[in-house]
Amino acid sequence: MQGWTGVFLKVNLTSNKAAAEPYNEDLALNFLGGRGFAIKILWGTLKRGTDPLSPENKLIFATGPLTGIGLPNSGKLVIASKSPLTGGYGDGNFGSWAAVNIRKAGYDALVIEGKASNPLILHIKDKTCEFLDAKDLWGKSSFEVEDQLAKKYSKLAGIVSIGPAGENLVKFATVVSQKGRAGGRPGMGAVMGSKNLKAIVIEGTQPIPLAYPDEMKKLAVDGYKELLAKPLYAFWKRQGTMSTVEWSQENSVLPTFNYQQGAFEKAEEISGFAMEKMKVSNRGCPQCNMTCGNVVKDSEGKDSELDYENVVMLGSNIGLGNLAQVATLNRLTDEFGFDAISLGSALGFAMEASEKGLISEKIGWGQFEEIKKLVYDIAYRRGLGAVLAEGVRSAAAVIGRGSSDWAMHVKGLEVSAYDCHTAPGMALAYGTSSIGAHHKDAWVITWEIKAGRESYDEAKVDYLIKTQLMRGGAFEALTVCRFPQGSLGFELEWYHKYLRASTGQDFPMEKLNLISDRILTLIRAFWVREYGAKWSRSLDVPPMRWFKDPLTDGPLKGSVLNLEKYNAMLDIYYQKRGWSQNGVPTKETLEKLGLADVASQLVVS
Ligand code: PTT
Ligand code: SF4
Repeated sequence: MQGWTGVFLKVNLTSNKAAAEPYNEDLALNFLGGRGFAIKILWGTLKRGTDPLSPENKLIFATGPLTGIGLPNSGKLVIASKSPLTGGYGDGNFGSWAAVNIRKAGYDALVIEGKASNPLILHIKDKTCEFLDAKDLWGKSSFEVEDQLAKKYSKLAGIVSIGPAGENLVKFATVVSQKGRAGGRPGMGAVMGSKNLKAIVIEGTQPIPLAYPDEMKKLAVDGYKELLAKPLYAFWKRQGTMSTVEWSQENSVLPTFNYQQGAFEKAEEISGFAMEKMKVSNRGCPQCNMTCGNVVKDSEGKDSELDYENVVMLGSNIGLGNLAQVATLNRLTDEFGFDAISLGSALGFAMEASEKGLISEKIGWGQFEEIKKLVYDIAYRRGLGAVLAEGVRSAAAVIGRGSSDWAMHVKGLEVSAYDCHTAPGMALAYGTSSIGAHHKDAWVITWEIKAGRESYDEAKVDYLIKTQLMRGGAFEALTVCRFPQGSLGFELEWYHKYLRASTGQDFPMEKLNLISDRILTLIRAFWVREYGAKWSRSLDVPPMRWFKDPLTDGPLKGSVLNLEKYNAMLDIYYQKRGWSQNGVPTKETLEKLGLADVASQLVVS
């Protein structure tokens, strides 16, 4: 096999055993890598109903055939497991030297199961694997862990860790690397915590097997040069994703006051231009020359790395218009190891509940000190914090009194930072995303606003499916960053060339789409198998707020989505995917995708 190492490292933390296991080439050709490997492993090895926080759940770090090779933006990996937040498939895509080192150590994925009896660090160096005591690190923030371990290991070692949120099994805890890269929104940090695994250090010294290494070298250099020459490059380096704040405000899709409004009166103060005035440097993932992490000094004088989602969810969504204070909340989020989107949503939910008098705690919109205290309470599961640590779906079930209408989630995962009162296509993207309400599979909102935001037509469904296959399928299987393509216009043709130089095989778009469809359909099957009798198409419908509560302010004040039209769009979506009107892949679809064995395990039709 070229392009893949052909080996997974399987680690059992209960027995302190690690074994390199070769896998069959068919798996690589049919599932490619990353999300493809992750879902195939979870589908094949997890018993239905496995408790996500039990030793039986698997925590998977998966790479693809382009990961770690010195080509543009290839220092990312997919972290996946059954999610404790949603009960379905969960994953994230994050940048870390761990991605590069997994491949250089001779593996395509780490598959971790079991539970250590005491806090542990896993140290992998090529063929060796050590299980080291982490008692001294337990309780420490992800930044402290990174600093301590960086002193001990080589400069290029990949370090991933959890903070107190992961230790305390906060359901939206992430795994953190490099003090600013965080992945696994649906609680992959809690899964790591449930295994008593505080950190992984991975070092690799082997070459990655390539079909045409000389050609790859040239193509890689050319790719970096091409990116530097892109017209949008300079502005991207200045603002990265932060320029989206302005765009969202102009188009009234900026989540504000827990998605009651699509515009924020202090948007300018948290915008990309405001950030530029505070910026001290750029940071980012390995092997990237677009480094989009904007480092600023926060209100406590410490470094904080800002992105659009984080600033909006910890800014306008909670009524906070002071960017230095937003940056402090953002840093705490990374130190504790929360997901910034879900945390911002939980805070916004609590503020609305407080305003409506549904809880006794007083947490005012934009009240920095009160918010900060609540962030600590969530990390350590104190009082209201313990309720919010379970995510907004669960918090609404506790608080009741209609709050589930404005608990902003799909299938338990909190909605990322685009309001959909006026964007039915994006609402459908959230509704049908493979991990719950995340924009990674299909960020169709910019296209939709240009194409006509008010329509619910078939063209939107077509565009959505095309985008899901490319972003949620191909990029997540390759695990390379999609920003070069999505934000700078780096042509897809590059990836075909890279794949050929890496694997020696051709992967034209048609073949990639088929693989993507296979991966996304198997993910859907996993959800249906896990939910069993509780599965229903209503799980593909976004929060009722967008249908029932008109926007309260801004130029599009009064707008709502139409539920009937949304459902008609969902029908078209299912039909085009080859799924039943209950959102379940049909037998014919499964057979067509080479997943015939899956059908027998799906009880719902
Ligand atoms: C991603 C999600 C995002 S998506 C953001 S900002 W974004 C938030 N970032 C968080 C953070 O930071 N710290 C934190 N504690 N929680 C956070 N939660 C949120 O997590 C991220 C970039 C970004 S920044 C995006 S869009 C792109 N996402 C990609 C993707 O999904 N796939 C892919 N092939 N390439 C991508 N490139 C871009 O990567 P999750 P990262 Mg993150 C600090 O992981 O779980 O997928 O959630 O990974 O290395 O920080 O890069 O405006
Ligand atoms: Fe990482 Fe940003 Fe570079 Fe993508 S553009 S690889 S997210 S630093």
